[in-house]
Amino acid sequence: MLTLHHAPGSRADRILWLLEEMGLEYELNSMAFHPKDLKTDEHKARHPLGRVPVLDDGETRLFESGAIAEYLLSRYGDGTLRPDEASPLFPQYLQWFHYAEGTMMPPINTIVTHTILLPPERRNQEMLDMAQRLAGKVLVPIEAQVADKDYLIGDFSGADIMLGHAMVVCGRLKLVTDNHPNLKAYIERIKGRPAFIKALGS
Ligand SMILES: N[C@@H](CCC(=O)N[C@@H](CS)C(=O)NCC(=O)O)C(=O)O
Repeated sequence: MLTLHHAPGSRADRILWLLEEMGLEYELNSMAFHPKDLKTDEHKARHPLGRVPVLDDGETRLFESGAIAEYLLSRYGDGTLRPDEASPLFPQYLQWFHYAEGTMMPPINTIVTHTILLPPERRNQEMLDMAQRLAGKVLVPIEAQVADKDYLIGDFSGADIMLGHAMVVCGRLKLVTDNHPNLKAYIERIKGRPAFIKALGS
């Protein structure tokens, strides 16, 4: 049995959404996105930094949302939500899948840290401004990529779980503006998917 250790509003939402897209059975260990749940000895035994997501599959345990997504698709996907390695779409799939954690999330992490997580007296306006400028630049290629496609590589794929989730977060942080009409439409498409609604609500 698969068990997802999850906290709502975190990157663990990616995996909850993916499990629903794949129609897999799973158990959910729902925790608060708060040190009182994440920094316990029990959870730090699962993830050395006390973070989410963590997935258990029998004796196998892994953390890192991208690794978990690739694991689920490789082991249980039966070719769905990922182009075949021989397909010309496969390199594009890899690129946009990894753009999420590699390029998009670093400025988002800084923005969330300096607007929500840190107490007001420890927030740094210069770091926030820099991160907001960088996030604006990082969004440009994604806006172009979904100009003529419903999803990042055409059909919905694991890349949309990874980067689509980051776009939903960018929407919440008001980083997606009237300068991003394609991204706005992309986010609405994602939020309208039945598996997204089942996993994460509207
Ligand atoms: N690159 C990791 C990042 C994991 C991560 O930072 N998770 C955040 C939630 S989005 C977390 O658990 N933060 C709690 C903390 O650091 O105390 C992944 O994609 O899984």
